Amino acid sequence: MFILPKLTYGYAALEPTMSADTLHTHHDKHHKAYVEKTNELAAQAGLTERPLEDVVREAQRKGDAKLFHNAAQAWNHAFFWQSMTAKGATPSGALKAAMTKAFGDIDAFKDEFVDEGLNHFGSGWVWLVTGSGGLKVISTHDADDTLIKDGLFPLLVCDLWEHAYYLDYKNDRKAFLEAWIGKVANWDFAERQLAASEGQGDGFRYPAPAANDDPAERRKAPAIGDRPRV
Ligand code: MN3
Repeated sequence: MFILPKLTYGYAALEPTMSADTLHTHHDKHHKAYVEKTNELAAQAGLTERPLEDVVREAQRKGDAKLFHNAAQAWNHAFFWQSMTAKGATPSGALKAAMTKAFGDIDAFKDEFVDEGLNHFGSGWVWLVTGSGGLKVISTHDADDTLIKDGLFPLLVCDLWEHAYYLDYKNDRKAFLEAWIGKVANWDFAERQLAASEGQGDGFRYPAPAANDDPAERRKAPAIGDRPRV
């Protein structure tokens, strides 16, 4: 059984960028529903005791669209919560250096992130990723995520589904994206992910299923985030 991970900050901590009302609806209703549906469908598929990263990839490999959509959405939301922080800062260290190399400067990166998210048609996600060519900004449709994209390692993601911003920004996705990247993006998390992509430390993993909640079993679980396959 996969659990719904708790937020690591209070529901009002990201205000005014993201309201407590939005976070309650988004986490307690949308994310919860994806986790519950994943548990139901993973049981039918005999995948309950596998790490969620495996379930996402197996579902995609088998063409099980329902399980894939729910499992990938469960994973993407957990990664999204980590991608935000109340302690707004600016990129520093190795992350800043990699961003400067890839985009010119931090502002140019932010513009590209906002443009990619704004121009993405319909529901999906906008990501900062790293791969063999360095950092880049991509977007994915619906539930698609970086777990099924060879050679890409995720650093940060923002949810582009209307439920992520409609209560606070109505149809103004641009205002949402600008506030998000400017005020609540979690650069410490992105920097840890970047280090993990280079083999230093662990990358983000979804909490192990409860039936596997044993340290010895957890150690055997494969790491997420396959290093960029270069
Ligand atoms: Mn969402």
